[in-house]
Amino acid sequence: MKNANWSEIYRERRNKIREAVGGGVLLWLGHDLQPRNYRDNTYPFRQSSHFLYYAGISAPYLAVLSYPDPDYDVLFAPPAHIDDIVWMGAAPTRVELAQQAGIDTVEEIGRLGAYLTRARSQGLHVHYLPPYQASSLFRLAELLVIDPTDVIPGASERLAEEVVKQRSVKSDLEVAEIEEALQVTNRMHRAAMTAARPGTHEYRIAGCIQGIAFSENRQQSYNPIVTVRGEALHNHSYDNRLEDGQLLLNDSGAESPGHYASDITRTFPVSGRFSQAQTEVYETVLRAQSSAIQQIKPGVPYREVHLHTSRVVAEGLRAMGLMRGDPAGAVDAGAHALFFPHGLGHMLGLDVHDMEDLGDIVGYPKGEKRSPQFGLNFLRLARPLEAGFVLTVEPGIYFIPALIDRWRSEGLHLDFINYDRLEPFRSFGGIRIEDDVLVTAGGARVLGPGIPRTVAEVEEAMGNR
Ligand SMILES: [Mn+2]
Repeated sequence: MKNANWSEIYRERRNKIREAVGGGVLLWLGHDLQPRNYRDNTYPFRQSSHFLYYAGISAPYLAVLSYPDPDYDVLFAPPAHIDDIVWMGAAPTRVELAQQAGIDTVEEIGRLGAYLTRARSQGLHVHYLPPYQASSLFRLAELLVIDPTDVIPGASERLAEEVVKQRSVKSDLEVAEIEEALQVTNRMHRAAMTAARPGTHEYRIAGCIQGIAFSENRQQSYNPIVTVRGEALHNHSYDNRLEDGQLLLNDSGAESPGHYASDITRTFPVSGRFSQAQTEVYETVLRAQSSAIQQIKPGVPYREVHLHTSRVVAEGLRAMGLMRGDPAGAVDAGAHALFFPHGLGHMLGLDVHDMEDLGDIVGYPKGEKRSPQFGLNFLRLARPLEAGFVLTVEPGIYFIPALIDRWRSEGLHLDFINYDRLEPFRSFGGIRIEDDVLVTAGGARVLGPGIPRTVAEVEEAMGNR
């Protein structure tokens, strides 16, 4: 993490939110280690992003209580046991951890329940966020002495709303973390481009990407999508052999030292050279992405940017003869979603889908619901943009044979779709181009070092072969 007084930053963040919530105690519950196949064989530890934001400590079995008075926080941590030192080595002491977080008071984690009982007996409401890990849910039930089924209904909407307000707007230091992650991500994507060739397998490319993250002491920010079947939107298998003429879609990112995410997608030809048809579709996606980025500025609802981008996609497909009629009418009807069935993007921060655990309060204004229309129902971010938001811009065009067949058999959108012309595209796959963008006072800035994006840049990065 960049040189900055982080412990002071965490202290300020906690003071800000306790004031915004305006009463009660705030319970920040850290993550536990999660067992993989038996208790001691665990998944790599990943701290709760909320805990990272408000306390910054990446270690299991921690909690923080924030009382109503400024600066009054207590860190709860496990005692150092000699067995842990024998098996795991010495870890920072509780006092050292508290110093990192800018917290003056430490307690044993076993005392947390008693603190909560006392707070409630003093009439203080306990605000906590809805858990998404079973272990957190059961811990909360135990700590609050309530039934597990009452834990999620009892979570604090007020706290969730204030967390979203605070975490949505990124400081310069946070943006610098995301750009740091993008440096590694750039190397991951360039390596995938040079490693791809006919005859190799998706898992080799996936391993190469993971190796780069690992060799820089980084986690990947999510399980990467590395596939020649890019039309399956979240395809997490890596079994396919790469064939000449195919496109490889690589959606992968890394975490910064402070656990901020990057989220980048590039699609490139296995052979190193785009075919004519691939170039046409690629240029349409690229035009859609560039024109989306141009629309971004404070005050513009991201739904509008999504719909604008969808019209650019529909226009491009009409120029290729795959769609027909008025692009705006096609988008109103939802016909373009045959090719672009997902949302334009989402918030990015400590989580790759930032704060998605808190639900649609992140991406939608209060009282506004997701559209039920196919495609638009997957739009995660629709609200008016503000300076300091970091979001992804990730349009795509996919040829999904099962969806084409379904729509055709139902006679859907015959005015807008040239089904006969889609036959040669059944094995095309899909193209997505995704970048991470900061909303600035005057518009938008694409973050990161410039990962090959145009046809010429991608072919150059793939080298002569
Ligand atoms: Mn994304």
